Formats: sequence, structure tokens, C-alpha cells
Amino acid sequence: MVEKINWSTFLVPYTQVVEELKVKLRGVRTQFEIEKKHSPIELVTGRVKPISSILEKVERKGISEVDIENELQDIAGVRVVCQFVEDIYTVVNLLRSRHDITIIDEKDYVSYKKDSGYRSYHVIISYPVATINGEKQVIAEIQIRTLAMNFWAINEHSLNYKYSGQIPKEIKARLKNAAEAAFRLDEEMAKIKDEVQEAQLIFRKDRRQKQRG
Ligand code: 0O2
Repeated sequence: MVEKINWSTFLVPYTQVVEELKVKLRGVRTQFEIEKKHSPIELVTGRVKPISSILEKVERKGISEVDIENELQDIAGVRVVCQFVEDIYTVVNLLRSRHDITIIDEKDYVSYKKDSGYRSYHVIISYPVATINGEKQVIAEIQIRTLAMNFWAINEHSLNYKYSGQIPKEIKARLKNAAEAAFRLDEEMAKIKDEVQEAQLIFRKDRRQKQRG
């Protein structure tokens, strides 16, 4: 069934969502900077899930072709990386207050980490895309996590790929330790958050003055 999909047509609105969300969320960061406030958003990335990964997940979850758009909620994925754990919740609240997106679901893997040690906050949204055939609501996943959580998740993802999801026991145990260490790092940084933010605002102000000459 799934072989019938014309992927280049199917993925167009997903690409559009990813590009629009990246622009909008980077715009949020710029606004905080212009107002000389700490930005809860450090960086924003995005990707459309590769066709091979879509097919693998569809197969693994037994999703039929007609259900892909509703059941596979991370074909369009945007990642927001924050400096501090508290920033994650600020970003979630910012998303909740927006009228251009509709939140469908939230998964708090920050407070409730996954067995692997994975921490991140996932917000599943519906987003209107203007297509040549009219408006289309597209589902997308926004992952929000700290720099430390991101570092861990990227490394774990690579290892999962290398071992086709069967990471050896010793490495798995080390990854769990690393996840705890990353979380402790976030906790320690939270304790000196105000100092760090103040230092960064001073640094940015000095840099602007130097740029002006
Ligand atoms: P990719 O390459 O990022 O697209 P699942 O059944 O766990 O596959 P589900 O139920 O659709 O996925 O949603 P969930 O659990 O919220 O996970 C969706 C995405 O979150 C994953 O997409 C990963 O990006 C990330 N994620 C979830 N769990 C882990 C984890 O233990 N480690 C890492 N590194 N990332 C995780 P994909 O399709 O797995 O991968």
C-alpha cells in the first residue's frame, strides 16, 4: 500500500512546516535579544524525516497508508535547544499562547525520563500550511531540550544507529550514567542561572558597543 505514495508531493507541506517554524522560532530568539532579555531559545533546528525512516516506523508500528498523516506525528520535526531546564517550560508556555499553532499532545520526558535515559519535552502540533490546493493542517513534532540533553540524545541516537537499536549492555549502562550526569549538570547550572544570564547580557552589550566602534 505505502509504495503507492508519491513522496515528493506528499512531503511538500512537511518541508513547508519545518521551514516556517524554524523562521518563527528563530524570530522569537531575535526578539528577546533585541529587547536585551535572556532568550529561552538557544538554537533551532529542523528536519523532514527521511523516507527510509518513515517506512521503517510505519512497518514497525503497523500503520496503514491512510493513517500515516495522523499516526506518524514526527514527519515534520523541529528541535528547540535551551540553556536551562526552566527555559524548556518557558518555550512550552510560549507555544501554548500562540494562535498560529494548535497543540494536539504534550509528552513530558523531562520530568518523566524514558527508560533509555532520554529527556526532552515533545509538543505535537497541528499547523496550517497554504498549498496550491488550499489550506492543509499538518502535524509536526517540536522537541524542546537543554544543550546537555541534546548532547546526550545525539550521541545515543548515533549509537542506536550503529547497533541497529541493540546497544550492548555495558554501553547502555554507561549511557544511563551519562544521562544522569547530564541532568546533574543541568541542575548545577540552574543554581547559577542568574549569574550566567547577567554575564551573558553584559557580554552581548560590550560586543555591541565594540561593533559600533
Ligand atoms: P528520529 O531519527 O529522530 O526521527 P517511538 O515509538 O519511541 O519510536 P513515538 O511514540 O512516535 O516514537 O514518539 P516518541 O517516543 O515521542 O519519540 C519520537 C522521537 O523522539 C524519536 O524519533 C526521537 O527523535 C526522539 N526520541 C524518543 N526516544 C528517544 C530515545 O530514547 N533516544 C533518543 N536519542 N531519541 C529519542 P525517531 O523516529 O525515533 O527518530
